[in-house]
Amino acid sequence: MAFTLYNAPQSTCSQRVRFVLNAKGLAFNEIKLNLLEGDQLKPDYLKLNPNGVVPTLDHDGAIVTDSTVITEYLDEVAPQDSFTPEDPVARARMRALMHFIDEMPAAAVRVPTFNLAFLPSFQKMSRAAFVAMAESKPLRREFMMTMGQTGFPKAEMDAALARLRRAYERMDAEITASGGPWLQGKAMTLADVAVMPALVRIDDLGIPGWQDLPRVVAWFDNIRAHPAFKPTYYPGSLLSERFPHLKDKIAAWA
Ligand SMILES: N[C@@H](CCC(=O)N[C@@H](CS)C(=O)NCC(=O)O)C(=O)O
Repeated sequence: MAFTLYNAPQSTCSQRVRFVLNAKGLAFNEIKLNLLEGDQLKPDYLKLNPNGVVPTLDHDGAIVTDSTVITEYLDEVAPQDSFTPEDPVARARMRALMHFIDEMPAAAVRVPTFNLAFLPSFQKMSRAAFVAMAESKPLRREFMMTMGQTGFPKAEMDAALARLRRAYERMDAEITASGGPWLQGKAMTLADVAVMPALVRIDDLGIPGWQDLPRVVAWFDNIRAHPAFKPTYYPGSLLSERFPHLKDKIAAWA
């Protein structure tokens, strides 16, 4: 089995897939795309992933897109160290959680990410270049135009952080109901992997989040201690490592 992963070091969606590949001990050829330079919008890449986003997995020539779909696919083709419950009801619950995670924390985390980390790059562009770049994005055109070159307004940032807060509370409720330490009980599932990058990102941005929820604090410590965590978050995977201006932003939050 030969795997090639088209991804970006700091991309939260890519980090989910790298975590599963690493946890299963699957070797993969990693192709790193520069998202700020638009590698994901080049014609050859769009043939693989018409959404113009990372990650994309090539498995012996078969192309699989969308991070949650890729993690489920990997669990099917490489079932060792499974992240999927055997019981169909628990499996359905895992998938429902993954949908919730994509709709809530994974979507919400883009607002502080773009406002704090990426905005300075967009502010350097001419208006025409910015609009052309936004319009070339199949999935994120409206998101980019709403952000514009001045950033999301405070109300939008506050709403995103409130949505993230509800996600931490939901995690706390799931861990309480299952008995923990993972969302669905004793075994880690793909739902844990799906939500991991949002919390790592918020932690990296220095934004207060779940410190008053001890079960979520323990969950975060546990996932960071997992053997797949370090190879997934290799140097350059955190925004704070890549964007020096974030240090000032982080100080402003603290
Ligand atoms: N639902 C997709 C979303 C993928 C996605 O949004 N990827 C981001 C990085 S985490 C991206 O490639 N953004 C490029 C852009 O906005 O142009 C997935 O989970 O794979």
